[in-house]
Amino acid sequence: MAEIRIPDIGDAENVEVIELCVAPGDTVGPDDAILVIESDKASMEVPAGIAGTLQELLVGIGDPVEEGQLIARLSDAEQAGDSPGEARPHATASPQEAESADLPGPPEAPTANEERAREPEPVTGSEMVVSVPDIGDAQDVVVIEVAIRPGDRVDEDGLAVVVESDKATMEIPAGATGVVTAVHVREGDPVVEGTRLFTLEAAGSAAEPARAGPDRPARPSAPDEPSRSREGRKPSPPLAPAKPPGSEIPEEYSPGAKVYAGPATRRLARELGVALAEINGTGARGRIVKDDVKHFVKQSMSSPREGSERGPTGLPPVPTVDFARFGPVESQPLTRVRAAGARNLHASWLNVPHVTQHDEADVTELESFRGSLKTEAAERGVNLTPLPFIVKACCYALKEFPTFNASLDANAENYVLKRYYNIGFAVDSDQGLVVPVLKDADRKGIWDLAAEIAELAAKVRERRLGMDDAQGGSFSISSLGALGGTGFTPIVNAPEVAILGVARLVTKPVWDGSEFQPRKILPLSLSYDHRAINGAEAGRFVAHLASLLNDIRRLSL
Ligand code: CAO
Repeated sequence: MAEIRIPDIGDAENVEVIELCVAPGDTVGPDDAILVIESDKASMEVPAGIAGTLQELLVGIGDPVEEGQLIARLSDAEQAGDSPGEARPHATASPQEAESADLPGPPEAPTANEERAREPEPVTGSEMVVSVPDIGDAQDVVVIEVAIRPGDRVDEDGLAVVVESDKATMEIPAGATGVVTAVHVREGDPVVEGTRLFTLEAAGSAAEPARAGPDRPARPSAPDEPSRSREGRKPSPPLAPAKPPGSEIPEEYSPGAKVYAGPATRRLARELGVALAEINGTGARGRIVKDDVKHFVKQSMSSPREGSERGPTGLPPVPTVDFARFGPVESQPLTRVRAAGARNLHASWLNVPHVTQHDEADVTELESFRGSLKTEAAERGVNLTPLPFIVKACCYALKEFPTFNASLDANAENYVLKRYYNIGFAVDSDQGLVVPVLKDADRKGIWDLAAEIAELAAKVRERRLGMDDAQGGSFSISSLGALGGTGFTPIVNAPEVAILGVARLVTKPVWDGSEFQPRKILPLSLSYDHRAINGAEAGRFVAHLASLLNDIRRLSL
């Protein structure tokens, strides 16, 4: 069992635990933070120092801690370097370093580094450049916040830039009261000690620039001087002449004052694309902790934004009604098949711009031919319905119109033309709608298609359908003919681009030029993805399909 203790925290006082980063049972690596501690000026993450499984955590949020105090035990710990079983503080983990590379230092005496951060280097007259101060041996330091813009009025202690290493965050204040004339870095820029951050024109006179001079002694502060911690950022006693009326820096010029969070929380927020300024911190003194970020994300995902008329999908929400107010109700879950179908249909309806083309096929001859095969069909044990003929005709039409046997690629910039003709057909079952697929339907004869349709439909209804039976479709048919109806709008089985709906065939009087003839008319409804297919193409496709069904001898050509 390895022990993790509070590392060297120098002479920092009133240090307490402000965030727990792990829980017992968690597996940690040497660099993973166990908890975050904070003095009145600095915060720092205490890393595990070795890899292992957290067995127990001996402190809680708000507990005071001191150097050497046992805070956690690890089991299965791998011995690390020459400090087995003891926390290996990160490069910036001692408070003296944290002062320079994290939040500020003790109130009484700003450290040399802090002074350097405050001490802009003069350029001309009262213009001065503020650079990155001593950041110790911190690596991979980047700018994570630029709180100023050229033209902004700032005060000495107002937050200007925040930089962050992999473990620590450091706020760099303006360093002098004045107006920002140039900002030399952007968020994400890598920086090292001495990198120029911004230039400002100090207020007051050039003769007495508003900054601490190199020979200026560390400014002692009274015990009750306001802390510079983020939530309590207060203007320092003026070093320069009193500000003219109206030059007070409004709160919004110090966004850092609203963002009080440690490095791990900032990193998480950046990874999730969350603006910390929008989050209310629940940690000590309003500090934003990781759980606040996660909670914020969860809330944003699951609830419509306040005042928004959009639901979580970005669509106007459907009202939620307590139907029980109007009469007895019963809740019944959708079957798994129906729920899955609902998701697919919804996705298709939302993603595919649908248009439906209606037409009719005169299937009088087809029906007469089908009738003539009844005896043979019975001998073969097959119920020969119009569907296999429709499947066959579709394969012919798809070969003439390849963009109907296609999908669009992810960017909807290219067709993926399929050189196979796998026809899906909707089967109604007590579990819901299922679409098995007739593979290579173009190479199969009418008898084989009829037998396979019956077999697949039986598999669906008896819940024997295999995964492979319902995959690989290139075009679909939804035949409601047996049930009735004069036409409907099927939903494209995306990522396919077209689906044929078939309604009930009826005998209609059709004018042949001299008299009305009774003809068997089959209504066809082709829904298509208007991104892939235009209306004229759809019109030609359905007309061609109808002509094939009008005269099925053409299927043999
Ligand atoms: N017009 C008139 N009669 C039709 C017809 C049509 N368009 N299509 C089929 N029929 C007849 C058949 O000929 C059969 O009668 P006979 O036995 O006298 O010949 C009878 O209706 C029943 O046919 P069937 O439904 O058993 O067979 P099928 O090959 O036509 O269809 C299947 C098979 C599995 C597609 C069908 O049973 C089914 O489940 N359809 C529902 C599809 C669905 O729910 N679609 C909606 C999806 S939402 O887009």
